Amino acid sequence: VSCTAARGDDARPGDDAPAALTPFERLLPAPLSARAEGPGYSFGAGTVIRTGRPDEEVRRVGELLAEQLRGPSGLPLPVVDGAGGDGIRLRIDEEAEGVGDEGYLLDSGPAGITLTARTPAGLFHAGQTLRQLVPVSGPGTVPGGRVSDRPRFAYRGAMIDIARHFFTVEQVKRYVDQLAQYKVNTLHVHLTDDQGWRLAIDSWPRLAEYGGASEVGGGPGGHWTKDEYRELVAYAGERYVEVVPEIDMPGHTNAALASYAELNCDGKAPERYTGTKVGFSSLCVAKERTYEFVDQVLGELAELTPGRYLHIGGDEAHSTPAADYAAFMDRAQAVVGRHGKTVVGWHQLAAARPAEGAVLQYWGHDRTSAAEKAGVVAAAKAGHPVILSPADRLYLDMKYEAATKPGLSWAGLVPVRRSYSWNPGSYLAGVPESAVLGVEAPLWTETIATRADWELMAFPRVLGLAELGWSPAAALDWASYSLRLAAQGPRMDAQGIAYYRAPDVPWS
Ligand code: TNX
Repeated sequence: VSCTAARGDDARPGDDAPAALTPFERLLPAPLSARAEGPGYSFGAGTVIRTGRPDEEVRRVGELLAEQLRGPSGLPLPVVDGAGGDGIRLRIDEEAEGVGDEGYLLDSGPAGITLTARTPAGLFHAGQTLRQLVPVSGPGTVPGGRVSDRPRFAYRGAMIDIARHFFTVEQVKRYVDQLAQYKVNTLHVHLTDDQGWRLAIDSWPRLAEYGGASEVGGGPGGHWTKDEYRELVAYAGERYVEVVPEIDMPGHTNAALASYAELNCDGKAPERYTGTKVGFSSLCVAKERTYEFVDQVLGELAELTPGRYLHIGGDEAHSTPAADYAAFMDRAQAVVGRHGKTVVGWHQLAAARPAEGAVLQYWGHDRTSAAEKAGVVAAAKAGHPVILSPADRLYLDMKYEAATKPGLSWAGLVPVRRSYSWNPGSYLAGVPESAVLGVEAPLWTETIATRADWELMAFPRVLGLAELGWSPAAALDWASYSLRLAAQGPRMDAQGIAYYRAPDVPWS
């Protein structure tokens, strides 16, 4: 695989080198508006972070920003209450206009940089913008001007599959940090599948103890304790990332079926599975015990989940007859509702009876049949919000090119340019932008067993996901994006992210 800095075929000869972009022009995701004006602020040893009137949450945002800025710069960056004086000022203004719940204003001039938002989440995102405006390695000038910014979509997600190959909470936290800096606000965790059950459930302990103790290829697997899971949720929450846990049902359940014979229609537990086929397992739709299982598992999960959503899968239930599938999903969705959460399901749920308010996650691709798309369009028209995860664009487990070592290619090859170059607002004909809750990039791990391969597949494509989710439609443009992406190279290097130096990006 070539690692040269070759300019992508699609870059125009007259394109500026990344270094020629001003810091405001380099921002990724592109903000709603950014205007350079007047002299800048000299960020350095004397910089103080001021968090306005005392507020615990704003204080925490300030401390986290200080920590993030200290890393590369080695500056002291004390955090103090109060607004007066030079420095970086964090300001909550409930009346701030045009910023919504997650947006912000960033004003930079000689006396300092003021971040203004209605919410601490907005201040957090403003801080991530500021990180990109200070030089990679520390002290220097932040240019003068104003950024006025807010997201296009409410849901900007990434998914990690810890079922096919097990990954630790530590590694997932690292991903949260990497994502949150680009304003991704949702982490979907695929906790269970045929090859492993990865979360301890008190009322069904063998799920994790036995069902979690293997993985694709026959490795030892593993699982998270409830405390580890809580730790991840809290860590993500401090970075304004909501965790959406998924228990995939009624298919993709071999690990559960292997752990408890009583869940099987014939009362016999199958072997654990370490291969990569899909569609062969199903919970026993006719047994009442199945619904006690669903209720207890989702009940314990809901209790661990401060977020709004429980994802119940529903994909590729090829071993469940259609009528059984619909009957099962009716009951599973009702359980989610009883535990006070909103259902998310893969878009196959559209072919059954999505519950009121249920969110559908579309993972089709260019060759998905018109009939299948029509079902999703009809559900969207009936009021179901849609999350777009087109497999031939946002599946991070698809190979970039034939020579990419890890990854699959059933949805085709997905170079960086293809991954980025589409418009979520008009992607599914008949689904208006208002029905699109947002976008998500899943990383399935049948072929991914190490942090290096994870990062190689996710980076840099997941930055495109971040921009598709956040930036205004008018800003989406490969020529501009590819330069901005190239400019992130040194930042990713500084963070030790093992990204792929894709040949379609003009890396310096
Ligand atoms: C399809 S996407 C699946 C997963 C696989 C993935 C591999 C979806 C809802 N189901 O079970 O891991 O393809 O790319």
